[in-house]
Amino acid sequence: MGEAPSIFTVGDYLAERLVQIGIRHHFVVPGDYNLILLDKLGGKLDLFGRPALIEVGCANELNCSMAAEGYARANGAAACVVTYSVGALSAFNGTGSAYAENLPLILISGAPNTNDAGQFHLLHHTLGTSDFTYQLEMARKITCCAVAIDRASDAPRLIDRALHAALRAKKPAYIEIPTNLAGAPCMRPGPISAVVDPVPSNPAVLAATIGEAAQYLQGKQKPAILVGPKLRRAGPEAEEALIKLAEKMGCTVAVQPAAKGMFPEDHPQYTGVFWGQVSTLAADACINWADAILCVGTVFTDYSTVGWTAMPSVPLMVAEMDHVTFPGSTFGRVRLCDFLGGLTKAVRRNDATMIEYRRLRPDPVLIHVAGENDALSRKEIQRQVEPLLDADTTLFVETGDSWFNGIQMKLPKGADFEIEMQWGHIGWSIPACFGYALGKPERKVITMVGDGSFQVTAQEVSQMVRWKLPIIIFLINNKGYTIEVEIHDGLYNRIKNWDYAALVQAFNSTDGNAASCRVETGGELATAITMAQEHKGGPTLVECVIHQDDCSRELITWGHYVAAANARPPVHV
Ligand code: TPU
Ligand code: MG
Repeated sequence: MGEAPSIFTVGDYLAERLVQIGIRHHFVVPGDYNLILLDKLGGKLDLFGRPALIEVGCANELNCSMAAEGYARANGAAACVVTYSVGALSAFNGTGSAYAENLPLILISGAPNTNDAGQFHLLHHTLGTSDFTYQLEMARKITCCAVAIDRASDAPRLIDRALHAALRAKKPAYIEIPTNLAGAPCMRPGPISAVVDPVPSNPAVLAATIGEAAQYLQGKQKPAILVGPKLRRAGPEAEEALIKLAEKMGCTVAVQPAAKGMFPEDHPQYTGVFWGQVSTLAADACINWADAILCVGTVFTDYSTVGWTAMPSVPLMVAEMDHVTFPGSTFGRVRLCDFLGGLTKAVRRNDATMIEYRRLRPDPVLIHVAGENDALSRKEIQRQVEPLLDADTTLFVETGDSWFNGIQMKLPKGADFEIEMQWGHIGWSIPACFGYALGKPERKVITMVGDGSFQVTAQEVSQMVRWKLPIIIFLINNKGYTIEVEIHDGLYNRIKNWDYAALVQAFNSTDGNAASCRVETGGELATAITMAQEHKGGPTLVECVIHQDDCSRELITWGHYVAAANARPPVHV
């Protein structure tokens, strides 16, 4: 890892550990409390004398945290480095997302000089009191481990503790480093295995869990599998083990909306997205017909259950990353891939739900092709974007009707899907797909985002320009917050229209190479797509103008039930 520095410092220690856990880029906004730390992180060299951690500057800390969140999706872990309070409080939002979405994002904040608290100094970027502990206290609520380093000698232990906790729980961690400690000498790190090695399954518990699962299935006629978003966080081995289990059982497999793509959609046992009344294929009918449901990484929320109208009615077995719960019992210290692998050996074939699915499977829908000069519609956008998805594509879908448009699309083998349904922060997709594209440069990234969401984080398109990333953005301009219209309408759902294509040209300035255009017909969209596919050396934004009331049937139905759940009167008055 390059030539070791002669004096090893807290900043060096952190840099070394970040590299060792597989981080290659760190997302930053500088400020005077973190500048020495940034010098240390950026100064770490690899064997060839190149930066081992590539510094990625962001336009603001909200975007920075969301870019890191997206990078964690691609890379398994991410680091976001900000300054005290003015930076960190904005970065808390992406950190909250990482918590909700189960991603090990390491939020690193600079902090005041260690001497200031004892001297009761008032400092800039603080609340104007001499309490400098509030940020740590706040971070505790949105991370699985929050540490503040008060002495350089504590740094190795505290940094390792935070990283270990984050990697193990797949949750964010917080590390606070005072400005005068980043360059202070500290010990060198020991072997990284202390931080990264997973906790193995306990053999006795594993055997008991598999026995309990066999018991759960015993006497059941119609078992089905339901996959949830936490499956991916358990690692690719778990995803592969699930396919093997499904094939051994021969039953149907449905996925929750936020787990789209976590079971291959071209697999014969795939029965669609289970999302109550807005399900795809025959997922709804299959899950409702089943008398035993093996849930893997599932999360049941008001959104995923369509306002609590689609909770499966049979007792569930729920397998998570490190534990399994049955009706009446729970087992800890069981790694998901071990459990799925063990269960595969123990179960017998029962394809009753598959036989039913063959009867229920809907015929392919007849897709209407709009005329070249017809006004652009939501359906036509979906029809034209779907064929762009191939084995190398990752599709990002933003909160709004883009969720529903994306969920409807068929993913070919190898295509990936990213959604932030648990946290649901509008604007997430722009910085997140930027971070993701840096983490997985070999993938083609396509993002579908609404106009309202785009306005929240639009600046990060300029980082795509800076890094010459060929991300394709379809911005669906329906002149407002349509998803909100469907849940509860008011004047607040109207927004100021922008000239989005011109905005992207402004980001180009004199040295950028982003392409952009505005399309209003099917023919114009087809031309824009050809242009976007050929455009290299920067992003392409295609502003797709549709009528304000043009939205999916699914959004209307889902919005109705979510609104009803929101409007339940208080139980206690
Ligand atoms: O397709 P469409 O028009 O629904 O999407 P668009 O234009 O992106 O509008 C999204 C509207 C929306 C809001 C305002 N969806 N959820 N919200 C609430 C919200 C407010 N602030 C944040 C940070 N996240 C939210 N989800
Ligand atoms: Mg909109």
